[in-house]
Amino acid sequence: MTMPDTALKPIAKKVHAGQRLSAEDGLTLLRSRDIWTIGELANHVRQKLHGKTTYYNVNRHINYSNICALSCKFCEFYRKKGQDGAYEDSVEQIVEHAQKAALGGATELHIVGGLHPFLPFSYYTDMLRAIREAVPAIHIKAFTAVEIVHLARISKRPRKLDEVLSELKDAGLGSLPGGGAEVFDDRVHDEAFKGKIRSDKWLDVHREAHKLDLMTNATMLYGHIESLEDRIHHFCMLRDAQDEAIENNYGGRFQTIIPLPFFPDGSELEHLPGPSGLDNLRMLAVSRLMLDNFAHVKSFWIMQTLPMTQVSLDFGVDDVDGTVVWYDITKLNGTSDPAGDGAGGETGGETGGGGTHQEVGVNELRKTIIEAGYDPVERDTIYRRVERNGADWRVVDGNVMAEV
Ligand code: V47
Repeated sequence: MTMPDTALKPIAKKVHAGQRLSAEDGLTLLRSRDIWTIGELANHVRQKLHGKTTYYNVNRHINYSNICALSCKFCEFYRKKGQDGAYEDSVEQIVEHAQKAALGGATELHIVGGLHPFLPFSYYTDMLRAIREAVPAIHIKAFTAVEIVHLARISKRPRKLDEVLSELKDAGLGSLPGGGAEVFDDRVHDEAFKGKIRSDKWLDVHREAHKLDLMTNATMLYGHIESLEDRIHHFCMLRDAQDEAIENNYGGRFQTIIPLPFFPDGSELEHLPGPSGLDNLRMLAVSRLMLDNFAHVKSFWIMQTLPMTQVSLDFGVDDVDGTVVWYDITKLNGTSDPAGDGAGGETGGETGGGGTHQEVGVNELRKTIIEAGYDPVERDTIYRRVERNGADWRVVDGNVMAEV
């Protein structure tokens, strides 16, 4: 058993009193090896907000193209046009994926891709309109802040961020995912993802989205070349941005933080070890403790693994994404085991095995949550309760669950 860390005592006092933690507190937590106390504190906050409820959703991730103008060192997903393995889906192909997802009972499409140098702005609006027409009930969560800035630049007539977002919203965009944030630090930015937008632009996009009543998420990609100070700085910037949205009464908010552990395999940073299991648990717990104005902490099981996700429910996590189905950006080795239970599944029986088919059935997801001692609750993208009968579903009431 890890020795209790006395440095955590004043932090525990603050957590129990419901006080905001400082950047210094965050660093103390990240430096501590006392994982049990950190977990207990995060669990205290989690229980206060959500009790025994653990949310999950039935979704499908669609990566429409891996062709990217950037060459980020941490990324194994991108290809150059014409390079072996490069692909771009037509709008018709994307609609086919969406229809399959709808037949499988998905409530959400999570659509992101590389910064394609040649696709016109109309490709993106056509994609949204065609999906909305074909499967109107599905929520479209699409395009990271990085893609939004790219779209503002590629149009023949350069558009402002709010114009881009408004046009996408009119075409069917329902919310923004949290990707592309990486780590909000210029040194890390210039070393690992030079050319990508910096923190100020990423936050600008989310601010504009919030002003337009769009809900958004936030991520942090950790465990590469960043320092512990950088991680805490990232949390503090997100917390400030959420304070701003709340103070100004914007219609949109950050809903959930999704800490993403770096996967070195196949990237230019392959020589790095990537984060350990303890680091992953600590980051999920510290996310819960630092982001007191975020309602949810999500484990993206594709990157955290399902067994680790199960443990993380005692370490601040209240939300699990999702049935996923296909995922190209990172690949786990042989973790998925589709339950073939009629919801969220498209193929029932195939396994991931390190490929892009990475799916978990609703039954298995629920079992994972129940076994850990929690109550599974299906939610839609904006955290409204969903009632399901196989592939049929409906939103039960309009209340958003557990606003902070
Ligand atoms: O932005 C890229 C990251 C992100 C690697 O909003 C990598 O609900 C690890 O943002 N190792 C995409 N990570 C995933 C993402 C996400 C996932 C689930 C839910 C939501 C949400 C958002 O994946 C990218 C990047 O930060 N990424 N390469 C890598 N080698």
